[in-house]
Amino acid sequence: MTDPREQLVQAFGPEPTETWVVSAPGRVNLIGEHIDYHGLPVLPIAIHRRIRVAFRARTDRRIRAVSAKEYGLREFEWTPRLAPTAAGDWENYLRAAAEAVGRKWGAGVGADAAVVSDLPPAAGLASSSALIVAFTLGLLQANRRRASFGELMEILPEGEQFVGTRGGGMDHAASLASREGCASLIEFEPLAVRAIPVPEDWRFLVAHSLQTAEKSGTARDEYNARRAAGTAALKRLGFVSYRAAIEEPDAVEKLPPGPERDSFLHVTSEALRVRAAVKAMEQDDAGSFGRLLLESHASLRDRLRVSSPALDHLVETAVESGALGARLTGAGLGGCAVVFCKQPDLAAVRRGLIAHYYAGHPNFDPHQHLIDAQPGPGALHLA
Ligand code: NG1
Repeated sequence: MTDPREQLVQAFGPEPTETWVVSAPGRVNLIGEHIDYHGLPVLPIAIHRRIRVAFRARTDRRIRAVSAKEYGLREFEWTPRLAPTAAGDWENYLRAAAEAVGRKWGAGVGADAAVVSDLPPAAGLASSSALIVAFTLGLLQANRRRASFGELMEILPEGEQFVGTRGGGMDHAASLASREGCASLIEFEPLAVRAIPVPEDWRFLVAHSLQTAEKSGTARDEYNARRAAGTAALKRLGFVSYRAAIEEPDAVEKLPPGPERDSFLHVTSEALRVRAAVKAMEQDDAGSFGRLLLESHASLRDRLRVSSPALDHLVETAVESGALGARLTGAGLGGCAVVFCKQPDLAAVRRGLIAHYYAGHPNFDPHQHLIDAQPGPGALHLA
């Protein structure tokens, strides 16, 4: 990866002022899908691919940033209330960070910044959240402000809404607080991250279905519809939260067949799978962990209906190639699957996916679409 400091000097010239680099990794969710926004624990890992941003503080309120050629230079004034610019423009991520910081602490001095990344976009690795996390940390540093993990988690998920979906806080928490070699059990009520060591010989691959789920448009409506159905089911059954509901899963019998019942069943069963998956990881029980991933996929496919024929085929191919488990990861409706196997089987699983899933797809690029995802540290623990 090129050094973002070089990009910074190339774009904005040398300056005697201090320059520093902030990094934020992408993440892949191992299990706990479509439940973070209901306040239930999830189990992602941060990965070793990340976004790096070189920053230099300015004395005025201008924010200027460059990224790879196709994204180009963006600049705007950091005013107390920012509005989004054209949908799909990468400037919105910068604005989201500035707006998140400004909302809590007021707009500060601006910065010149250069962004480099080895995280492929739209690959299910939460690159957009990583960019917002890195840019937020950079703006805070430019203003000599230290924010706690809790404070960052108050502002970041809201900031994301600025660019599209108001998701749960999983992506930001994983990108910030993960530990090297560990999965992060993220709890939201109250906020806590527990590092669960991943057994040494466990391996994860992120495999792209080659069908992209754009966060704007239909996928966003579908995402919001799942969230609304889950919330409606909870209300109808008279529970105050899903934490209360998972203690009484039989309550579902009172719901008529339909999306609300299906959502309730998915959310409550997925929460129990997360618990069981943590136990399996702690006991180095790869067989059980793999089965839980497959059960999660089946529930996302049949109850929440956020899979696709391509994702189903990808999961089946992974298992036929020797994986112990696989499931769609992220919001679904396209995007990626996370594939789980033991180290000695990794090469065969890769080969199987390439031969039986990716063959005949001229756009397949192993560096973007079939990624080794081993657990790495989050932004708060990166040297
Ligand atoms: P993806 O699709 O990977 O960005 C989204 C949400 C998560 C979570 C998952 C579904 C955002 C930024 N992320 O993830 O919080 O709700 O869907 O489990 O909206």
